[in-house]
Amino acid sequence: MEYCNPVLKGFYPDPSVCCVDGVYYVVCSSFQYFPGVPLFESRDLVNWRQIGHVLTRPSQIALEAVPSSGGVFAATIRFYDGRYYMTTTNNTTGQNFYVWTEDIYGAWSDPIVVEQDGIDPSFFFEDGKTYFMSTGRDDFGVSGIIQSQIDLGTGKKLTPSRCVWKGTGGRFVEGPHLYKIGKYYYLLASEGGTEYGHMLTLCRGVSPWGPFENCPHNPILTNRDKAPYPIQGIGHGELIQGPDGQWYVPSLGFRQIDTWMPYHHLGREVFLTPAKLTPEEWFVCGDGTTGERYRMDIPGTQQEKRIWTIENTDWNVDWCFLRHPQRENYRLTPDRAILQGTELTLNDAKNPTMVAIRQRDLQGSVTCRVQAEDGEAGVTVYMCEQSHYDLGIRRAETGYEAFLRLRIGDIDHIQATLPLPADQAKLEIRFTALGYDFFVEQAGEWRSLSKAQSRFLSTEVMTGFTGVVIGLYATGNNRAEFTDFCLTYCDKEEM
Ligand code: 6LW
Repeated sequence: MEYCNPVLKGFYPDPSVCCVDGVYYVVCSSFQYFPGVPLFESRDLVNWRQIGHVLTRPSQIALEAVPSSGGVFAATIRFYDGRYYMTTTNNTTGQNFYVWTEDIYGAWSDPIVVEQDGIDPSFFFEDGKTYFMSTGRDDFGVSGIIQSQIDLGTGKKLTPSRCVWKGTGGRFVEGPHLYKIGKYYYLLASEGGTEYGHMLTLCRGVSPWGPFENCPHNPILTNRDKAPYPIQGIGHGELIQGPDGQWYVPSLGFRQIDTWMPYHHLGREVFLTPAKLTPEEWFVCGDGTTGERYRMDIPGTQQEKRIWTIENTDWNVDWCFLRHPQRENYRLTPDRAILQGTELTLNDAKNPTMVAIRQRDLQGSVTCRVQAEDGEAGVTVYMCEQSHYDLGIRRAETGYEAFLRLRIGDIDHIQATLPLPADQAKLEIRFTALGYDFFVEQAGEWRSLSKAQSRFLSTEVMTGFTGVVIGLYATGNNRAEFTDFCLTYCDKEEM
């Protein structure tokens, strides 16, 4: 099979993978969104199906005062002794914790806190011992990849946290994972920051505490300084064997919007790169970079294409909310969403009424019918409270109107309006990598309101760690109804 990268499209950063009885599971960061930590399964590392989230109860994760790109940072998933463990950081409270479950399709435990500094916590289990690794400052004031041994039942440290590796000299050594493969303990981490300088670096030792020697050909994987590669920022990954017996590195990366446009707005996505163990027992990854296409030796599998409608998605699995949603404001049924707006708007870093789904690809369209007698309601292309494009309807001085709002940093501008004959309209947003085109249906025809560039929603302009989601929203004291939602993607060639 030839597979195409990304294997998991849209804002799913910091992938961590484990394999149990031939099934792979991946978890990703979720920041200010709820439920937290999306969870997917796969039998081939290429086709991923979301099965839920790990943090499904507000009591598991404090998100109330979390700014955009705060909250849930990189997670790690591991299976040990009949239990799945997920460990992560709430970067706003500064707390590292883990939860566990025996049923991957069921609920996870309450959080167990580990008093270790830093972010990106990861587990390594061996001989009844639990090692807890993160990137931060150890108990002696030394910064780098730090580790302690903990009691798995209580999370209490059994040893001080100690720095075990400082990386190879790149900035932000992070995302560490420890593996025992053959006679060595391999420590895989990232350096260079999660932007264009990102890279994966490796070291190995004969004990989980090191000392670790650096791989002679570090970084083992990076797309930095590669041009004209559309895929950039490759880093933060895992080493895992595929069902074909070959080693792979699932990692994050992002897609630039164009060759000479160093912007990305879909967030960091999941890419898969084949790897090999050399006779010297180091790992090499492909040709040291991540490309768009690779082969995997599993006959009969191919990557599926999907249309996302209310009817064929699951509100609890595919959709998400900002922080802790006010549940009473959402009636989510098998064919429509009924939302109750509040005084909060999409410019508030709180929990305005919005239910959203990731934008997973660069080209496509989204349509939706919206009805609202008061307030405003519509579809938003949302990066964060400072950066979103809202196509909506609202009551005008006489009658109703459709409008397009562009919120870009300190600018909050109504770009276009169009009178409506009633309190409802069918809306459409067509998008390419470079921008969005906003339409309203009038007398059976699509009328364009205006266009807006994607780069102003990008990480390079707005900063942060998230990607664009497409949200159904309501603000003001109103009840809004959304039907006929349809989100489709197409390849560049199909446009
Ligand atoms: C994450 C860090 C990173 O904790 O970005 O790319 C941070 N790597 O490891 C937030 O996703």
